[in-house]
This record gives sequence, structure tokens and C-alpha cells, in this order.
Amino acid sequence: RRDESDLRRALAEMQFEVHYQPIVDLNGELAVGVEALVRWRHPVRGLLGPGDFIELAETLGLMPGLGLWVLREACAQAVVWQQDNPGFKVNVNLSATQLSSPELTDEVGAVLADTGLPPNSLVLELTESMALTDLTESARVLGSLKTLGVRIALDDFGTGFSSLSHLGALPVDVVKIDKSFVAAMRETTANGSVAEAVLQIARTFNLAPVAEGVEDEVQAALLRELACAEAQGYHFARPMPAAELTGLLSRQS
Ligand code: G
Ligand code: G
Ligand code: MN
Ligand code: NA
Repeated sequence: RRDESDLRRALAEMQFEVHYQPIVDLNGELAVGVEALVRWRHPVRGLLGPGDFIELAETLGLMPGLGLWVLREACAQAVVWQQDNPGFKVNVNLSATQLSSPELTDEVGAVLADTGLPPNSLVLELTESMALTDLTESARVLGSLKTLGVRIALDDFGTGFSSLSHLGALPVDVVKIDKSFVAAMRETTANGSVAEAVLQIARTFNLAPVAEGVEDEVQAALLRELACAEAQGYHFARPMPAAELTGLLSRQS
């Protein structure tokens, strides 16, 4: 219960920060957008990642509120970056409870209206396993979000499906190729072909692929060969505070 009161206090005092990891164009290696990743600046334990608190926040029913705060923060920040980087995109993760909230579309619409972010600059990420829990309901919710003009990304793509039928059923625009496939690429051609196969599936369904977890130039080069346009990973940049990303953007433009 110690953790619970800590987390409730953290929300009351807003001890959270949003960090941003660049998503780069694999050809120019310029940042074309970011993924927003929440952090908890814990007064005693230091900077904590989502792995340390998202599950508890979700269990305690705190995630819709925290998720909405992250969304608002990230959209407002993206508007600032767009001043010098036209078309700059921001990806924001949705939790399972956010996805099942009847208020989600109205809330996202309100954040877009309040911040002035063009809707097509916002990419909402949900994991494939979340989307597949109730396919009919997911299709309805995502369809509703799409009426706002936002884009939808399937996170951890390739790890969740037992059949491909959902790809036709869901109004998805982007797939984030899971880092396990990217990590396996350099090893053998047999493994490499898994990433290739996943990219082929993306292409077949007209989904824009973003490779995750790119850690070295070998992987980047292989992905370029496979005509994957965009990527994210430590090879390009780690998640960083907004001010640092502003510096990075000013050096590239
Ligand atoms: O930041 P890190 O790379 O440790 O993120 C770990 C996971 O936590 C990511 O896969 C991401 O999906 C999830 N995550 C990060 N920020 C958020 C957020 O704001 N909301 C939700 N629901 N998940 C997040
Ligand atoms: O939303 P998702 O769960 O995919 O979040 C991405 C996670 O992957 C974050 O926790 C982020 O810190 C992490 N990450 C980002 N780039 C890399 C990378 O190059 N290698 C590894 N191992 N993890 C990464
Ligand atoms: Mn993500
Ligand atoms: Na992922």
C-alpha cells in the first residue's frame, strides 16, 4: 500500500514528465516525429520508467487521467516543435482503460482543439494485444477516433496476432515493428526474413511501418534495404526531456 499512496501523491503533485524519443526518416536520418514516453520523477527513487508504475496505475484506475495528461502535454509540445519543423508528428501511447473509456474520442478531440495540433500530426499507439481483446469493439472505438482525423498505430506489431484477419478489420495506419524482430535481423538470414516478412505484411495491408529498437548501423542498413522508411532506437537517439529534443531539432534544421 506504500506504493499506492506514493502513486496517488505523485498524481496529486504531478511528479510526472514526458520524455520524447525521435522517430527518424531512415534515409535522411532526420527526426520526423517523436514517441512520447511517460516518466515518474520519484522524490526518493529517482527517475522511473513506465515498467515501474503503469501496471499499478492501471489497476488503481489512475491511467485514464495520467494518459490524458501525457496526451495534452505531448500535443502542446508538438505544436511548439512544428513552428520550425512543419508536419512534425507525435506518437502517444494509449492504455487499455483509456481505450475502453466512452469519453476517449471527446477527450482527444478536446486536446486537439485546445492545443491547436493538426489532427493528422497525432498518432495514437495501442498494442496489438489490446486491439485484439475485442476486435468488434476495437474497430468501433478506432473508427470513432479516426473521425477526428488522427492516425492509429499498432505497437509491438508482429507479436500479438494468431491470424491476420484483424488487419483488414481495424482502421490502422501505422505498424511499429517490434524490436525483437529488429534485434534478430543481424543474426542469420533465416531470422532476418522474419522482419522482412512482417514488413511485407505491413505493405500488403497498406500500413506504414516504423521499425523499433534499432541499435546499430547494420540494422539500419538492412531496414533501408527492405524499404522501411522510418525507425526509432538507441542508434539514433534515446528518449530525452523536451528541452534536449528542442536542441537536437535546432541542430538538424
Ligand atoms: O519508456 P519505455 O521505453 O521504458 O516504455 C516502456 C513502455 O511503456 C512502452 O512500450 C510504452 O508502450 C509504455 N508507455 C510509455 N509511456 C506511456 C504512456 O504515456 N501511456 C501508456 N499507456 N503507456 C506508456
Ligand atoms: O511503446 P513501446 O513499448 O514500444 O516503447 C518503446 C520502448 O522501447 C521504450 O521503453 C524505449 O525506452 C525502448 N527503446 C527505445 N529504443 C530502444 C532500443 O534501441 N533498444 C531497446 N532495447 N529498447 C529501446
Ligand atoms: Mn509505443
Ligand atoms: Na513497441
